[in-house]
Amino acid sequence: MSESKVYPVPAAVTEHALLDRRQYEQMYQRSISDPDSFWGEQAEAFLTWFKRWDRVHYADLHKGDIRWFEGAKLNVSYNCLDRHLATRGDQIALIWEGDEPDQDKRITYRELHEQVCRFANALKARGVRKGDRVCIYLPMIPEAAATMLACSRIGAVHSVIFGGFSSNALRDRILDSDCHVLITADEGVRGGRPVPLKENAERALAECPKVDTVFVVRRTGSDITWTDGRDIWYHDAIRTATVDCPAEPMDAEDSFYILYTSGSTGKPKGVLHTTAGYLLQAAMTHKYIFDYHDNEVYWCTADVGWVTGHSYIVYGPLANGATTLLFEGVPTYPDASRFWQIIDKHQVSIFYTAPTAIRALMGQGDEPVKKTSRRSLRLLGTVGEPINPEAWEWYYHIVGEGRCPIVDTWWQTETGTIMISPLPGATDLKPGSATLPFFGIEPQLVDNEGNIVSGPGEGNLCIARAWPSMMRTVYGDHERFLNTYLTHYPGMYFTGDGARRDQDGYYWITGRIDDVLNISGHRMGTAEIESALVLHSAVAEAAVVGYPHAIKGQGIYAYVTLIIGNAPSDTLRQELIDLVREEIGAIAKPDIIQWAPSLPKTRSGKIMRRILRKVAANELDNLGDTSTLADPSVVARLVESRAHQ
Ligand code: 6R9
Repeated sequence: MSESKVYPVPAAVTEHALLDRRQYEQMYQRSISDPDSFWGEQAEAFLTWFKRWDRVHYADLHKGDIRWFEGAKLNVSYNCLDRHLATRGDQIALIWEGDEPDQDKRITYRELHEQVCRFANALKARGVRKGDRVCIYLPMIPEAAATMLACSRIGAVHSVIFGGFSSNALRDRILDSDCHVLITADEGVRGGRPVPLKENAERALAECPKVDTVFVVRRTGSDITWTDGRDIWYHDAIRTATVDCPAEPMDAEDSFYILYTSGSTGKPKGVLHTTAGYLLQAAMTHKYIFDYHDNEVYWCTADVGWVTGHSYIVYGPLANGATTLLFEGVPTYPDASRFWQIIDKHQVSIFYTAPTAIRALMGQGDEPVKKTSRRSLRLLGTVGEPINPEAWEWYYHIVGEGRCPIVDTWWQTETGTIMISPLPGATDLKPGSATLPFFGIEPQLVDNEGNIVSGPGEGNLCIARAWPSMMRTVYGDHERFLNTYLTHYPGMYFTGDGARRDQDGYYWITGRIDDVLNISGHRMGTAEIESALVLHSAVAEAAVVGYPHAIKGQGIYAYVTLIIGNAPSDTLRQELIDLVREEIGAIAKPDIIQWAPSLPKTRSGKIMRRILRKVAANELDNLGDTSTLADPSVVARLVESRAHQ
């Protein structure tokens, strides 16, 4: 690793940037030494409040009781739309770039406001009230942002479900959030291929009797099944609804949204975010980290089904009155030049993507990049997984032509917004490092015994105090919230990531230390995939681990032990892959299935994943201590069976 390499902030960048190094240091110091006045000032500067708070913050990390801006009233959609109308009504809020290069739309703040108000009234007409949950299962179309904002306008709690999830995954999330309204589309389109969203939804809804309303956006016009009385076309709903819809004054700590994410055990959990703290930090991070200046076009390539889409396609940018681009397609369709062509077409200044996309495009060579101009670009960002220095250098030199700083942003669904990241005008860059904490964030490295590591060193990454956009609970399961994040190191939030801190105080995220995989920047729990595999009647046991994958970062490696009397076969392999696709979605498909005669276990029956990871990575001469295994000969058989796959 070329860790010693440093890219100082170019003078031209500092000159133009919102914050320089001295300002970052001063503001950071104040955010730590006097958090209440710091956050109070930011809250005044960034948001419009219907009523001021009584207290800036109260946090008990032992009980998981976290409150910001208690007593205050505000509304998210008001902050993202209404307050901009006087000055930016005709400015483009949303640029939509369709899957095909000749499809696009531009929607002004005024138009988006009108659509949101109408749809909010349509929701009300179907009985949606403040606090009700609404599930959204949409492709990357403007209606995704509009329906999220409409929920926030009336205080409904949205739960966006990634369009790549299967009907079973959708069903589980609808049931867990106990909602009665679903918003979907006839079909999505990605890379020229249709995604049967309504069909998936139908299968899910067969087991969700409480859902009485399904709004359907017409995207492709394909034939779909229809249930009269339950199904409503989105375009009819907004045509017939009235445009007058005052924004509901919400308490600062009222629930805002639920977003499901994978953990190391059990089913995905519903991360719950609340209103004021989340919106404030989404707006602040968007402005300072992306150094957003008025009238610039900003593009984050994430899907709104993930937290990055929530905070950095919709809420952060719109709260700041930005022009945000929403892309329906994939980086390689129609060809590997697509991203760069979109940048030229819409004159994008700020571009935020994932390392997996960078690696995939790097593999296509420089020509697809170099044939485009990219002169509009001035800042690049990455998120989702550690970026390897080779990919960083390519992104910096080839895509950014050495003139655009890269913000490598570390954060999580649970943190709501970016926690560790450079500020373009303030932070010297080191390829592969997320660098320094954002305002108010106090990272700590802790060893396995709970001792705090000071100075340069390595450990489990924790955050030592509450921040405004922190999750408040796991929806319906506060115990799980405590056990997953707050009991490991009492008084601190435990991230599940490992990290190293160097002599300059820079953080280098080393990846998950639990059983969570990061596949192309998507979080996936090994337990979820294992549960899907063991549903097959031929499977006795399954263990899933990650292994290094050149493009995806991590690939999925599944060890499967069959019930006696079943023989391995290609058909069985395909059945297992299909099963995972059905239970979770295509993103969770194993890359490799190894038929394992048995799995290495300790005497207490715990699977030794450390050994499985080594075998998967083909590090066979370095398997470590196997003496605690109940039957050490299992390892030799496992290695032997690997050779015969
Ligand atoms: C925003 C998002 C969170 C996990 C996180 C970590 C990994 C995210 C990273 C990064 C290294 C970065 N991660 N950003 N690792 N450098 N810049 O991705 O949320 O889907 O919840 O994933 O992703 O392992 O714990 P989420």
